[in-house]
Amino acid sequence: MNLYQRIMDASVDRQLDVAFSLPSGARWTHAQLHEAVARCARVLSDAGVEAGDRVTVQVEKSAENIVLYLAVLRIGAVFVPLNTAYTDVELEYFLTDAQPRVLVCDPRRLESLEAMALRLGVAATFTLGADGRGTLMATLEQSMETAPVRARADGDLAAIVYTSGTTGRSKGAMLTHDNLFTNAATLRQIWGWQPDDVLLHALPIYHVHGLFVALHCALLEPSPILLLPRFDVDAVLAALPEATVLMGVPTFYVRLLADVRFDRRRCAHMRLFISGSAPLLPETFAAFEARTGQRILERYGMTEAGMITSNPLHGERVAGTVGYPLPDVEVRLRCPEQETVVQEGVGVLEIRGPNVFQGYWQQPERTAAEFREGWFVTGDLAQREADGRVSIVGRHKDLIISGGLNIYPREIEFEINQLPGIDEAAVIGVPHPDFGEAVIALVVASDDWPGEERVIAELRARLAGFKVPRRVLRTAELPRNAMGKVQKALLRDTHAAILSG
Ligand code: MCA
Ligand code: AMP
Repeated sequence: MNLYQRIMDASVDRQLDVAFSLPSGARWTHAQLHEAVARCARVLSDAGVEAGDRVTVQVEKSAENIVLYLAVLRIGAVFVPLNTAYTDVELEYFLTDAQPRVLVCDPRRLESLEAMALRLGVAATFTLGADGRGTLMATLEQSMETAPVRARADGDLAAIVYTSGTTGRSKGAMLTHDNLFTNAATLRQIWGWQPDDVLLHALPIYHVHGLFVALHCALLEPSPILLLPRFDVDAVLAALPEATVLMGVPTFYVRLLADVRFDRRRCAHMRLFISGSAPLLPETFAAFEARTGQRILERYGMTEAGMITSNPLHGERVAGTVGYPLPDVEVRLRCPEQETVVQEGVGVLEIRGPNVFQGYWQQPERTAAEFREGWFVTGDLAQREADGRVSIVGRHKDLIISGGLNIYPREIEFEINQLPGIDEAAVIGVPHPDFGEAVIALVVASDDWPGEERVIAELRARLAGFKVPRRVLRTAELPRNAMGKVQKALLRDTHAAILSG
């Protein structure tokens, strides 16, 4: 069934209730939301979008951005969200790969992106700004025409979400209507979602966490959403007394704790603080409890599968663990050395369930490589207690998670290696007080290399800001093991304190 139909059905008796409220004081009722979705769907249909066509969207967060997401679902097309930080160079790859029928971009980037989209065969480009204005909404306002909800089978694609790739190129995870719905239904049940919940939404909506986990939980109740354009401590502090649930990455909680105004009184109305996308430090968990009296509920997930495990709503939430597999998700551990499934000890986590994606867009070989006997190989190293509780203890994949955003070193190493005077580069993640981890690069270079500042400037032109190394250090050689592989763990130890100051 079309997920949008389920979202619409959920609010059928609640048309005049608030769906979103914004810091400006603006409010959208469910009636207004669904009316706008139906008209936006018509704009897309008139632009030639058919069922199964991709609609690529790189715009700032707004209520209209959510209207656009729901409109894409409504007509059975496939939503392809992109991080707003991606540069034109990165965009070219995504447009070439996804081959969308329509691109929706920020008005400030129309000039460069429209020409690129045209060249790559995209039929139409619309704009949508942070203020909700642009050609998409202007077209919608010209007519009252709507497009109907298109029937979808559970296995039809709803979204392709790009996730960084081990080979340096992002791959599009194909998610179906059923993947998204079953995961949301399970989360609503285990997190005890209620009609009088109020979701404080401060996450970006170009990733699974903000777009699916947070939005679907609220929209399927439906319960109102306080929609903040981004995470801003002042705005969150102002909104907390009205909210009951906050979902965030660990950086949210680190930043809240750094503000003395964040205290027990401000959280008195809050039912649940949820953390995920990156490891929550036990110190943060403890400091949070000491300050607010509330224990953060940590859960674990992935773009390819939505949510996988969660600490319990009722029962012990243990710092440093990610809780139990969701009721409909099976997990097993495989010893990375012996390649056997193990019952205890540390192993690579493999999962199976209705939440697991359909594969990578147009990459059957890479899809096959990441499934084993029908189980999806997460690449995370985990440990399981006798009672089934899971802890993520490391990563089998070479991945950096900075402020909840995934960065694959290979992509950055590839760009650095293109620069003159550089023989080789190793990119690693080191502890960062705000982002948990952040990127630095070690390079072996000749004397005529461009130098740290120039390398950083060159990378900025090509890569989204969060991927650009904070430091680029020249070194005589990179440590290697007997197989000739760069010993990144050693480099991480050596440079562990470089960004901590
Ligand atoms: C921004 N910057 C960053 C990051 N974000 N650098 C490293 N890591 C980051 N995450 C840099 C920008 O490039 C810029 O630098 C400067 O910081 C300020 O940018 P701004 O956008 O103003 O930053 P911010 O508003 O302070 O954002 C930090 C943030 C944000 C609030 C932590 O990154 C965020 O909301 N992260 C959440 C990501 C998320 O939703 N992840 C879920 C993925 P310059 O100007 O020098 O370029 S889904 C997932 O992982 C699975 C499914 C799961 O389990 O949830
Ligand atoms: P993404 O590809 O952006 O969906 O990121 C998924 C990855 O984030 C997972 O494979 C984990 O490595 C990491 N992750 C998500 N939640 C947690 C968590 N609670 N603790 C540790 N790592 C996490």
